[in-house]
Amino acid sequence: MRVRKNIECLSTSELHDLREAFAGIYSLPESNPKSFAKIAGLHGLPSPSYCNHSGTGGFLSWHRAYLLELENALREIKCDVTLPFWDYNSTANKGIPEPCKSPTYVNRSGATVDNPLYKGPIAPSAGGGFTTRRADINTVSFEDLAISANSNQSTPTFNSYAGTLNGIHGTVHIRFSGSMSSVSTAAFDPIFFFHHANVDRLWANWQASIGGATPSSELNSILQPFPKPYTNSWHAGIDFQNVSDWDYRYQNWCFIIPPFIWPEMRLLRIPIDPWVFEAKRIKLVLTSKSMLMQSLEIRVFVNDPKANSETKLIGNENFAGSFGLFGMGKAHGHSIHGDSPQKLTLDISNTVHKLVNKRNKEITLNLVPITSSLKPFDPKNAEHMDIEIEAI
Ligand SMILES: [Cu+2]
Repeated sequence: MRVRKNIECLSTSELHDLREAFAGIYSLPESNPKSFAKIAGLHGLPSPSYCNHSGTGGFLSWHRAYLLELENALREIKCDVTLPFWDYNSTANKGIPEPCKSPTYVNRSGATVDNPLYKGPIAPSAGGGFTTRRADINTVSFEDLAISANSNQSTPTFNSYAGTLNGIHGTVHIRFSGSMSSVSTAAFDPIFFFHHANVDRLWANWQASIGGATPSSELNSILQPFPKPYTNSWHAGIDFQNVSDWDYRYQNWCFIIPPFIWPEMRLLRIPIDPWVFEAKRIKLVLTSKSMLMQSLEIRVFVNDPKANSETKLIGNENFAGSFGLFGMGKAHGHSIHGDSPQKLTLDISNTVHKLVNKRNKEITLNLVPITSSLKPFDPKNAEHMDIEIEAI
């Protein structure tokens, strides 16, 4: 299952992949159906313009199909890439997402190169050149639109919900001035796709929580130019109602602990976010880039900063569970498992929902490492780990 994350939550390596994938499709010729020029060109210029911004049905479904088209092209360059979303309020008063702000960035090999997320090449058939944004875009606030979008999430009926979301989405476009503010050129700015992934995420969340009946005008809307496989007909809105049918989901909220400070950050203090209460499931995801030398169990205690290796587990309502990392021992470097990343997930929802209420300002997570032998925990082990919290 593809997981689309908040662009501000991507790890350094995921962000490199994303930039490299965009640069990869930028460099393909317009004659290639997987090129950025071709796909971005489907939205507006060159004619015909296929996008659906209709208030009467098809806007949300058409753009869902469109995002998959671009995401699939990115994945031909970098197979693990997923489209991230731009949650307008994730960066209070900081305007557009950080990775999109600067004309250059430092690539994996340390060279300063053009930032593919800063501007996109406009297809030759659409006039060529590069996209532009208003000069002060990095400080323009979108906070008010995030607030409107969030309150729209409780609208009970589809037409009213989709109409309001469409309007908020349009204001985001217009606030950029430049290329993003016109249908004909908007999709050539890479931020278009992060913006629309957020629209799609909001819709997916609405479908999962409110799920008002979808009218036939949306279900029957024709999604040209996206063909149904092995047929002569186009997809319709009905084909794109469930994100799970297309094998992706959104990670609404995240909190990443940079790996190098993990040993000192064993006690995590996480500010309470509305998602903590709204999320159905809250999970800790631990990624270890390669297998550890030392086998390690990590016990997770919620709101019990004093818990240690002696703390009892059975009947302890603060104990959320544990991760077991199976170490390589002396086989390290001599086995195909040695370089394989491990990804472990621990569902802490029940413990968090039981212990945390709206009066709390933060959650503490106490991660207690226990080694399988009696040897003390070697913090070097944690240098290869990332821990992330996701709420769905
Ligand atoms: Cu749009």
